[in-house]
Amino acid sequence: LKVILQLLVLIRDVQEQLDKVRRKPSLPLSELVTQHYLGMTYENRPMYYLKISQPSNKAKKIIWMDCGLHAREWISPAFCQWFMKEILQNYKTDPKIKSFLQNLDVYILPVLNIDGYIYSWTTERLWRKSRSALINSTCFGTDLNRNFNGSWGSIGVSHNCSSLTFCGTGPESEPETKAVARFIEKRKSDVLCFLTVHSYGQYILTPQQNHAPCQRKGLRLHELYKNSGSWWDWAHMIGIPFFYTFELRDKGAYGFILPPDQIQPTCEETTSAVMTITEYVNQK
Ligand code: ING
Ligand code: ZN
Repeated sequence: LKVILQLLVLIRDVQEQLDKVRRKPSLPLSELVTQHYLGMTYENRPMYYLKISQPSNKAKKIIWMDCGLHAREWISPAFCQWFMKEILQNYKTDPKIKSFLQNLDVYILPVLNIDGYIYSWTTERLWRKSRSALINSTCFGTDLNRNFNGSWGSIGVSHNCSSLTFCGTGPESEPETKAVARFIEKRKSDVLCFLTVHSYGQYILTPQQNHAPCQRKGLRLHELYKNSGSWWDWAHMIGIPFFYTFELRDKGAYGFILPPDQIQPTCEETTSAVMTITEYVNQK
């Protein structure tokens, strides 16, 4: 037993050293954006988030936004990129962007489930989950949005690995979930607003049901269907004040296979919704 434990410690140390070699240090990409390491995926791809921050001495709150938690929802990572571009193109001239960047930093994770996303490009277009292998089994992948540590494994999930909503072998059993949860947990008192971007359905999920600014914009708010262990449940549980799940286009005509001519209009309308939410939470 002692030898086995020593071996496990050794394996862990080697893994940590490898991680250190593979990750890039924080990298400035422009005067506004820096890239930071978050963790490794199951297939050992480094995860980085982008921090949009205007230099100032003031303590700022954080808006967190992640895309690509589910592999096949391709419009989601496209939106994170678009949103980034909008801010970079306009922050010097747009008074709205200027004003929120005085109080807020925006953290963007363009693809949360990198392994699954790549798999959906190379092998199976409608893949949803991560790509972790289950020991003594032939199936792959955990639904990362059922794997967080908020009433994990209780409702609206499956314990069968071949299911689309397989919740994993335990809370945060997946390296991707663990990496993002640890990161947010450390900063939870600074995270003001939490946005997680999916498709499809064209609505916004929020527990704040009669959310005036969204309704003014004509955004449809939806009651959440019952489930557990979602990213969003967990953010609620640890006390983040505002959180929204976006379900981007469409309403089902094409579903996940959204035609390319809808990419730009989807990104434009979602940018407008995110800007409205940002303005709203910034006033609070
Ligand atoms: N929808 C989300 C899903 O994971 C969701 C909806 C949001 C569920 C928040 C639970 C909590 O099923 C998609 N399209 O993935
Ligand atoms: Zn999704």
